[in-house]
Amino acid sequence: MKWHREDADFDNDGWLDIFSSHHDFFVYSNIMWKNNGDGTFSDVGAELGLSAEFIGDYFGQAWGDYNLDGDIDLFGVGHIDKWVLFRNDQSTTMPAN
Ligand SMILES: [Ca+2]
Ligand SMILES: [Ca+2]
Repeated sequence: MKWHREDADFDNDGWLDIFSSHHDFFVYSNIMWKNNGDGTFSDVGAELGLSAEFIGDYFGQAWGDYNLDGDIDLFGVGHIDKWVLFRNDQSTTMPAN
């Protein structure tokens, strides 16, 4: 199993959140954990559209605000999807390609 992790404060609350993409032969996906600021994390990957079966397998990803709206967006490069851009609208995330 390979993990590729890139953390960022996706919701601009001042707490660094955890994003990781992984694959293990025929299974791959992403995880996105929101930092609750009290030492705990919540799994928000599915609700944001970042974590589902066969979404992931990135060997590289980067966060950046490509559309300059103040919300940091996610760009991933992988074996299956080749590349994908997730636009961050704070409460919802969707592929923009
Ligand atoms: Ca945060
Ligand atoms: Ca943005």
